[in-house]
Amino acid sequence: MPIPQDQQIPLVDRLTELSGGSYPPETRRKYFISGPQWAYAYEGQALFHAPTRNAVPFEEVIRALGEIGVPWWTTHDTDVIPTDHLMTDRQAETVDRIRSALQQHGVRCSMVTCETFHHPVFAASAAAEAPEVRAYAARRLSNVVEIGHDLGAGFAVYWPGTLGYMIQGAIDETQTLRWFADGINAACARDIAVAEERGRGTLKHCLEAKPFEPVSQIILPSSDAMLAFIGSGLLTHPEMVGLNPEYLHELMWGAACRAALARALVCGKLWHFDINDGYPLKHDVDLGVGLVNPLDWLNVLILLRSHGYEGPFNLDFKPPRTTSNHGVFKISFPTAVDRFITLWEIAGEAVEDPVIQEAGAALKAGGGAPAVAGADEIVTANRELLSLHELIAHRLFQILIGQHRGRVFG
Ligand code: GCO
Ligand code: MN
Ligand code: MN
Repeated sequence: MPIPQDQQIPLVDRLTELSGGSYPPETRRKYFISGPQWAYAYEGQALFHAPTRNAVPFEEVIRALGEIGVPWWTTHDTDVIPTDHLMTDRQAETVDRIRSALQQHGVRCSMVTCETFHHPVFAASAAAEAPEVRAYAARRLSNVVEIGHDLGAGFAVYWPGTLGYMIQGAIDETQTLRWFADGINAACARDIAVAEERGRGTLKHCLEAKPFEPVSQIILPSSDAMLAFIGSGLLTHPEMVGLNPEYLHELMWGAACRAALARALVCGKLWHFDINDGYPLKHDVDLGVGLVNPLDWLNVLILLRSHGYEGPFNLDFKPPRTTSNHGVFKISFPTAVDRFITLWEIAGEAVEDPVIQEAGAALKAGGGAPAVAGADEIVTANRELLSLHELIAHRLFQILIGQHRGRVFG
């Protein structure tokens, strides 16, 4: 029996309800989860893809986040302010409207980010050869810092989308890196001045890497490259600059996201985290968190819980083109938040799990070969203990699916 159009929303709503397992908005608000304007309002367009959904203005996104219980909102400058209104009085009018929408719906702005990849002015990146492009980029970055302070944000993110090339040889990469640093330095300098004027702290400036897209070769393709850049000596205020890794961007180049996060953690630079899902060595499909790699996600969250990460989790995903505007509100956002919360809580159980704790402690205690033992003696002393690596992995699977609480199959 075909489902007539007027019965489709009731059907979707009923089946979503039947799925159960959703958290009330008050519970969702306890987590540092942010909803990006661009994710919610994404119309489904891409290189070969026409839009499949209608545009959603920020008032509607902020209202929806408030209702769902996503406590924080994030935005690019041009998601909400047309390029030609930026840095004019019309910008201030929009910022005022944003402030009242946030207040009205009990949502706060945690992060602002500068669009330096979509407009044709950034065709050769924000660190292009022409000095006027770079001067314009520095103004745009400084302006984003001001918008951040206007909206009470604590973080600014920079994803340098076109900092790279399709065709090698025309640019000198070392020069591009210096020019890119000039832009970040301008943002930090403006931040210091504005923070002082307004009696606020400075923002945390977070660099986000993606290995490719939209250009084929990116000059800073991974979080590790960003860490090297922060430590390169090119930044005037490296202490103000950290990372916003994105789960899928690390997967895209074949990394273990958990190991990439660990490297950021030991550098004290894991400040902000874009959460989503997808596949290794493929395009940036930006699926909702936990839809592809729930076990890997559990492991990521165990690492973050174990090391006291307290930064934001930014839902940087793209609702699929097959989802309608109603579906974005009813399914995409609430279920992404709920899968994150569930995985976070399961990670808490894994950290406390007696089997994992005892196995981990035994591995660290070792088999007790004397300190001066030879290689063969050490192998013999540890032989049976090392099987616990596989047992821990199995236990994590059990915890993921609830077998540790007695859930049985068959
Ligand atoms: C991507 C990027 C973006 C950035 C955003 C912040 O998937 O293409 O992650 O979504 O996070 O542009 O600057
Ligand atoms: Mn991102
Ligand atoms: Mn992405």
